[in-house]
Amino acid sequence: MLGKKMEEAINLQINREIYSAYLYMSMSIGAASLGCKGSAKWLMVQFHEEMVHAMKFIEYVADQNGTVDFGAIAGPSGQYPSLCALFEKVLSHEQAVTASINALMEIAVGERDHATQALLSWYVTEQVEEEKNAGEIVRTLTMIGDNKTALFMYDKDLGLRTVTVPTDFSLGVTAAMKGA
Ligand code: OFO
Repeated sequence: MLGKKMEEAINLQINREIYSAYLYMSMSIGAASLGCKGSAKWLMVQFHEEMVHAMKFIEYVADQNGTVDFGAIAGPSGQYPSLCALFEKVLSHEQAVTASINALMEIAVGERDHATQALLSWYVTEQVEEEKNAGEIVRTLTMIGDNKTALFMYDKDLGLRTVTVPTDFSLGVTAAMKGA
């Protein structure tokens, strides 16, 4: 059974996760317009991951017999003069998501909601990975600077990221992840 406070907080996080997906899709278009096709692919993979993050929360609320509240998703804004500026935004966005996941965990602990704490542990671990990935990319792009040849090669590397997330959510997230 999900308490009202926890349910409302998770619903806000569902909105944030879908906003994240929306943001990364827009960044993918931004990276492509900079001529960085590999980064555009990396960001589209990130879009898929964010949809999984949202679906895991949605499924959890439904499993707990709660109400999923679908709020409006804000439109992402932002111009990215360089690939480095774009990935700096990815990093700061992920740091903000980490803070919101931590805030959810504090509510779950305060409410003695052990089931939600168990769910949130997955997100806490995931955020370590999210910040690590974005931070490494920012550091590499900073090192590359204006070296166009190095940027070309690194962008190719980023394009090697593959989709390891399900695209068929009709199975439910857990079953779909097994088939991914
Ligand atoms: Fe990128 O972790 Fe969800 O939002």
